[in-house]
Amino acid sequence: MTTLALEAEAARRFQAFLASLPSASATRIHVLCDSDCDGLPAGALLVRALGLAGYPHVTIEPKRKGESAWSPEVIERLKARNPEALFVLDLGSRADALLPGVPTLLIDHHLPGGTPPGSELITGYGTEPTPTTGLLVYWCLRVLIAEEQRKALLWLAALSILSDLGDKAPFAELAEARTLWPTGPMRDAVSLLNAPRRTANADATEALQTLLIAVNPKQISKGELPQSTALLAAKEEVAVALAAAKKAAPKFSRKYRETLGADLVALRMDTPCQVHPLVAQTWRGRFRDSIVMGVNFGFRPGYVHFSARGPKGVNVIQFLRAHAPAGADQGYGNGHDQASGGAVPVASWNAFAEDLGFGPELQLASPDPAA
Ligand SMILES: [Mn+2]
Repeated sequence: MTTLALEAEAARRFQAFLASLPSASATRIHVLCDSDCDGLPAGALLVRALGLAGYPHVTIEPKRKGESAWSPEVIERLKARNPEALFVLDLGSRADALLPGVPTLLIDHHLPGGTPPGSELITGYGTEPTPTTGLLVYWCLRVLIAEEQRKALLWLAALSILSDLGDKAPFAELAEARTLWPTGPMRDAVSLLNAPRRTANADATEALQTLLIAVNPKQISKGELPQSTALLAAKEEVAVALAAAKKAAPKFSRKYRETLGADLVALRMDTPCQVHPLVAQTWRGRFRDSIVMGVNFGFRPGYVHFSARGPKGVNVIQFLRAHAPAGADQGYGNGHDQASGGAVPVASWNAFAEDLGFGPELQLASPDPAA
């Protein structure tokens, strides 16, 4: 599908979904979004536009640490909230039920894994270039609010593009946003907004609040909002954790050089902060032809979390799925072809690391979860 066709299709299906709800003023709508600077702006765009369009009963929450949309604790929270319609943004897609009987629309751009019964999925996956979830939502909004109102929110879509794809992403919306708001403050805002979800407690509530009230990216980058102190503190916490994690020496596996066309490089760390994707990303510059893995033993008790980045032409998702460890959950081996990862139960880690071709330097000393 071309970008233009996807844009029209997304807007059409979004409109049909809203039209199927009882009525604007009566429907209690809840939005669940990812906690990164794609999911958060996607959620803020949707909530702000629904507000402008006269939907008064709209609530929103970002996912919390280690959660997916399908985690039992998330389903419990959603049930307790008892919404009449549900949006799930930037959190992937699966065939498992979320809230049976509640009209649900998933908007996402990761590899689709199915659609919950009775719900709909708008996906950007498979379209080149792949749009962010924030941009998909922005496209949808053209059927909900006036063009002038939508244009005033364009910077939110631009933040999602800068965060997920960087400033060279070939989207007209990014180019247009850069003529209206300077790139520097947008980049700084992205870095602040991505900090809270990487901290030890991973609470992105304040980052989301910021996006719900700010009128431009400068208010965020300049720290002029009530939530700014919390964002700055989060950034500092993550910077300290990242500096320590970056000092790890890379470990190598050449086991799959022939069959995969790439070596594996692992960086080992032990921190409650979600810096393993950043470490993988950082070292990718040094090992351009390898799959680089940031491996974190301290992120969440009972699990080893890792993030893998691969070169173009090497399908990281396929490789990980072919080597799925025992007890891998449904979050394992998802994401994008060149960026994936997973959480491996500590009891399965050592066998997994050995299968990947790593030596004792990647083994856990006490793989017993009770230890
Ligand atoms: Mn995203």
